[in-house]
Amino acid sequence: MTAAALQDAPFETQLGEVAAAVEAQLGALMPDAGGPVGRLRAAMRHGSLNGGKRLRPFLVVRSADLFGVPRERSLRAAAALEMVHCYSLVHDDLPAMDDSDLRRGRPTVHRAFDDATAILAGDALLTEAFGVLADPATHPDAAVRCRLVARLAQAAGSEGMVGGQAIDLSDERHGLDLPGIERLQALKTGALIAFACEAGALLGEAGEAQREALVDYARLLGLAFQIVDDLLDVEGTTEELGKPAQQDSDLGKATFVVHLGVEGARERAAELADKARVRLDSFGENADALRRTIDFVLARRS
Ligand code: GRG
Repeated sequence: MTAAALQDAPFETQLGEVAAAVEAQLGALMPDAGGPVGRLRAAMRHGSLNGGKRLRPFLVVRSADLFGVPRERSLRAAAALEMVHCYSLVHDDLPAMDDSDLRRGRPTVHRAFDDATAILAGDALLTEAFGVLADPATHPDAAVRCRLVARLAQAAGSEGMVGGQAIDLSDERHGLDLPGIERLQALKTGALIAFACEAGALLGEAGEAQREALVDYARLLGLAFQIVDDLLDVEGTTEELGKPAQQDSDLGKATFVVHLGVEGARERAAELADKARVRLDSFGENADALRRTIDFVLARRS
């Protein structure tokens, strides 16, 4: 589909088009392997192929589109980010963390293989993601590649997603107030979503103001995404979610819904969505796909 035709296509078609392209990219980066690493590679593929909304890759690609970045570059960055996201899901599902049997409607990696293989598959997905970003095929300018690597390391590490996960598992977690939950979720979920849009700006060598506007948009979107996640945890079914429902509420965790109630949480998500829209104003109609992503996030059922 041409870029112009895609711009007018239904949002689900747009998301599906990027999802299919990133699926192909991931498959090419991690082909089936025989020999001693065959089982490890199969576990990596199980944890990263055939599933998920591919929201983060979509944000990378559509942010990069704003600056005319060639798809073969943005899809590599999108795949690298999805590899990090998938590693986090594989490790989050392990018995030492959430101990989940189901992810994306299928057995989790440690269930389909074993705990040690799931740990190693996550490790390999994470490590190889940085190799994908560092490859000249992702961007010809080494300085751009270095920034991508550095920013993803920050977003995924102890001052980003892993730090958020550590707070989530800590003793303080149950007593968190609303600002505390916002901080936790900005790290655990928000940091990778913010990187998605930042990656598009970095690939496009955007100016500082444009990069900041996209990162702000993504931070607000990430928070709205997490509030909807909390709502789905209460209201969604295991069938819809493809993973166990009521996980957080069963654990008695403080969430946006616990603090704000269902209606209050919906209102807060809508407020964040409005603010996120404003941050796209300077991009005009070129940012329509990112605007429609906000509606998708608010309405999502999985
Ligand atoms: C184990 C290092 C480490 C981190 C785990 C991301 C994460 C941190 C845990 C996942 C558990 C969870 C439910 C997090 C909250 C929101 C979230 C990130 C949901 C999963 O993302 P989606 O909905 O998943 O984009 P798909 O399957 O569509 O990619």
